[in-house]
Amino acid sequence: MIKEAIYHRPKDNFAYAYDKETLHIRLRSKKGDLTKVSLIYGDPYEWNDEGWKNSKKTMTLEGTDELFDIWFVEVKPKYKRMRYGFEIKSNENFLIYGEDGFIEKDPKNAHFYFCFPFLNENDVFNAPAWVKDTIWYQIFPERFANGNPLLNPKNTIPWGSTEPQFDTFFGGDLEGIINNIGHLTELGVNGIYLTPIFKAKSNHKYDTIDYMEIDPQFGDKKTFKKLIEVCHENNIRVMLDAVFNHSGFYFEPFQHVLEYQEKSKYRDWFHLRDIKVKALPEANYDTFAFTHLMPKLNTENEELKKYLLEVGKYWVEEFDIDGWRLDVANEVDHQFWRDFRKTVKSVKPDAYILGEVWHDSMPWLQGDQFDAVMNYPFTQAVVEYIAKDEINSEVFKHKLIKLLSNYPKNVNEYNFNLLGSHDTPRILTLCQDNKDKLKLLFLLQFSFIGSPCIYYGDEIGLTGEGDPSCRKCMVWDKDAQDTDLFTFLKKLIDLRKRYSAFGANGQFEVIESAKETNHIMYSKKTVEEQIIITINNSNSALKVHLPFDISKNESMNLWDNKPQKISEIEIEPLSFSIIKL
Ligand code: ARE
Repeated sequence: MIKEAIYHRPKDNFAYAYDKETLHIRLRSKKGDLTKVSLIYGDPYEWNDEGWKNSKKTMTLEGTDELFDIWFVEVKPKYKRMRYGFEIKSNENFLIYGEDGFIEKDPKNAHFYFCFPFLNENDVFNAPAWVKDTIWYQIFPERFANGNPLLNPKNTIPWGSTEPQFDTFFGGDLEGIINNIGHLTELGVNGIYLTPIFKAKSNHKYDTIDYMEIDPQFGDKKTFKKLIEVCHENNIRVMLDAVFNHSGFYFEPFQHVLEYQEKSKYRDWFHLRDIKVKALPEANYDTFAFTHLMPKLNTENEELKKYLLEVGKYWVEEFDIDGWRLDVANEVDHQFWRDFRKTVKSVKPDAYILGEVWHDSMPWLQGDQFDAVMNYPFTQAVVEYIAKDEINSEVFKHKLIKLLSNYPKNVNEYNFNLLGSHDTPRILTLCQDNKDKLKLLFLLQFSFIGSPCIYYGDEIGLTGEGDPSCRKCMVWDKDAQDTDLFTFLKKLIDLRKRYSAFGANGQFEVIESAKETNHIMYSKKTVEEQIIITINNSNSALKVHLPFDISKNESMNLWDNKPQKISEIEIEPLSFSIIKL
């Protein structure tokens, strides 16, 4: 037995409250090392000198990644608290594992065991339920549609007339979004995420000048109110982008600092490194990356914090927005986000708080800060497997297992799964314009746990390398749109809405993967239904057997909408099958 590979730690993703009465427990061990794992558990207070009154439950193998097996069990402790340890068996050994390490038999010592002290309802991760049923659509307002040319900034050039550069303006605005709501409802979208819309200098608006004003290029508060109303009438939620890690260079308090230097009352709103503040040739204050145009805000300063929290509250309270996406969320202090959550939820308890963190994000997903993060590790894995063919389905499976076991299950159910954004190359371009590959990616994304987000234009075949090319103008001429992709996605969205197992609620389990054929078969399951999806990411036709006897069932091929009587399926190259058992 490889003891050093065995790991468990209470709280985090290894022991957490799934709901107000259920605990989930996980244990990690070296891949293939243990033959059986059981949880032994009892109440911490039912304990005496002879030991403890315990029960035992066999743990199941939740999944295997490249190096480890992850074991899982669900328990509902009668008094909402639990003392516990693990009985672990390998071919040679039998040991008990607890907080104090490994031992051969019950040490009858409370300290040896792990403890989950109490399942307090307040600590249960609790994200807004509507998010699970949401199909997000990300809009970069400058490039979606120009609804009111009167608002065009001076240097605006005709819509789509060139490849966008860092400083190009095409005049997209809020009216443009309002005018095209029909495009979103037809597709089946019910949530939009707008990159920043507050007054700023650049075309992307991540350099805020005024957090309380809509950028005049985009419209005014009246138009924004109308946008929210129109969206809500169409059952579309609206999420805005909060850029609180830094302000723009032209944010008044920063200009005040530049002018009055150490005498400025806003001095402590920023992270200044020197008495004489200067921006060039090199900024001597903290910034986002190395951009002097984005001075980092000192969110530990009480006055600034009060101001930003007011901003967070204002747009929710006055305009009824439904969520905030938090820019560069991992560089802002945790305490700020705790207070932000309290403030926002105090005015709208079911507002969605989504952090932009590209990496493992457990510290922000404990229930006290974010409801979800942008799931870039998912993006990375699917892009490597399908778009770029850099990894085979076996490695891809390992990545998915790791991704899923990195978080509590209830966290995974709300994650924000994207194939790309305004910060990454267009997904079709990553697929080298291969639409069949893009379709496989859409299928994976829409059948995964969490809520999917479409980056505007991906549904009609927009292309482009990274920023700024991934921010081309939306194409509205139907003849120039890829309507086949649109129809494909619409059908997928419809399936997701019709079958609960297909979407966020369906537990995800890999059934089969093989590097030789490069296919993956996985199951999405709820208590009521089970759907089996097979993806053939290869240039050869594939024959697979569903490991279920379906002859007696009323199984359906959901894509072709035909009964499925036999468990053998043939799948064309770069194609898929979706079977409901
Ligand atoms: C752009 C160009 C620069 C250029 C600059 C000149 O990308 O190369 O020098 O313009 O004007 C916004 C704009 C960008 C702009 C940037 C700076 O949208 O167009 O840059 O401001 O002016 C990391 C962060 C993550 C961040 C990305 C970009 O962790 O938070 O970098 N994303 C947000 C927004 C951006 C926005 C900003 C932050 C700033 O979504 O749109 O940029 O407000 C790895 C790392 C990640 C890293 C990621 C991407 O995976 O692990 O941490 O993200 O790569 O680089």
